Amino acid sequence: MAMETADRGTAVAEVGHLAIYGPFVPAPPADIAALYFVVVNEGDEPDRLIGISSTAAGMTMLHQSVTDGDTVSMTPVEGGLEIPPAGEVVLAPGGYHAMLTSLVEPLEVGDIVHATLEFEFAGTVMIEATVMDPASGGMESMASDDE
Ligand SMILES: [Cu+2]
Repeated sequence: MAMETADRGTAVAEVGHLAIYGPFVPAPPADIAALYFVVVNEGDEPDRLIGISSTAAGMTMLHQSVTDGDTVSMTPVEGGLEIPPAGEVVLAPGGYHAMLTSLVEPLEVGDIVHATLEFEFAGTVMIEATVMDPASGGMESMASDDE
């Protein structure tokens, strides 16, 4: 069961059959930031991430980055993000992310961002994401040993 999650370390939060791993926010250059994390569904029913809010931002939206040639654009995720049974959804640079806009205060490396995730069936869960140096690459570089 935990095969896919074995290399993710410890879940930072759990709600129902869902577990949240590795939340982080690259330190933003402006009044707008992205929040990334992984949701693992250990149950045998699908669930859906239907809402995200953060006390750090005036508004939080679920976005998907789409790369088309040299152009990267972002589109809102309509109707939430399905978390398949015995599967996972990864929010990571270049793909899905929670967009934090109208930041209440500038975010600096080491700050903690509190966010509340709302799932259709499992309910809500609070997570804390650390603001990281964007040059460190976040989870991707933490997962590799090429230093
Ligand atoms: Cu976005």
